[in-house]
Amino acid sequence: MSCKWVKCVGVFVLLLSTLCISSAFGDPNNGGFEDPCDYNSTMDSNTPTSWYFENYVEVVGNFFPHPASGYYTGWKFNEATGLYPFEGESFIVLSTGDWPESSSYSKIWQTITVGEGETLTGVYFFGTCDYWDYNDFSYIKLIPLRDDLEHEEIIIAQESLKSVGGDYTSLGGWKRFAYTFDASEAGKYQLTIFVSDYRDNAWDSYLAVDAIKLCHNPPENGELNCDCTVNFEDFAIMVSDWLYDCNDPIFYNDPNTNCLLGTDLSGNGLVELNDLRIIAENWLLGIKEE
Ligand SMILES: [Ca+2]
Ligand SMILES: [Ca+2]
Ligand SMILES: [Ca+2]
Ligand SMILES: [Ca+2]
Repeated sequence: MSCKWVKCVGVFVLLLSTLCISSAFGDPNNGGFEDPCDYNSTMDSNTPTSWYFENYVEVVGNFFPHPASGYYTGWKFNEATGLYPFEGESFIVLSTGDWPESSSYSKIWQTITVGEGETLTGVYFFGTCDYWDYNDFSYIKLIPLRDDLEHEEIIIAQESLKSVGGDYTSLGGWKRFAYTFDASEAGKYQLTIFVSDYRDNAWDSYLAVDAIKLCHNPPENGELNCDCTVNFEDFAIMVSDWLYDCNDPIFYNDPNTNCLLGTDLSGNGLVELNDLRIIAENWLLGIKEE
């Protein structure tokens, strides 16, 4: 009887760890942030299930900077609607300060295991309410775990006040990242997403992230919407930028283009026939990941 009971508790604990804390191996869990959970939180906010976190993080369906964060006069998003999810109903927002408290950073993390040829992809948005001398910054990186010391840190994406264009400004919408691992990089990492103040704790900066996936059989090129396959959805995103010059900073960071998603697939600046050819060559390659 007691043995049965112990078994039952064991199964329950296993179930709980599966549901609420990240699995120690494999793909990012809740990488689309569709699943808010207060499991490891005492705060009255929607923290993401399967991710560990520190300081101000929240799962939201829509985002505006807090009015007390500072100026955001240069933010390149629709001020009437704010930022919407790239996929699904929600995404994560990290802030450098839970105003008026004075934390200077926030982060989320979980353990993932990546294999040779796999691609880690997703989108992020960085915006700052600070100015030039205070170069707030953010990154998404993979930190090798202790039993994997032969590996080095891998920076998947990074952004700062200066990289997005200066005072009180932001990216012109969601920016896609994609990193493909070679054989020497395969292994276990802590996937860390981080945003920080620089020099002082004042005036907030924000990092939003959505749609993180590990593509097991990624197409070589042509992916634009982070679902690990190339199909009509990627074609539609590419065509919406037809004949734009994504090398022109005005177009590149314009919220009305998709240059930040990588619509210039060929890398020559213009969105044109070369990019259409890449989509065609990779058509239906890759296995779609939900
Ligand atoms: Ca989402
Ligand atoms: Ca700051
Ligand atoms: Ca796609
Ligand atoms: Ca091109």
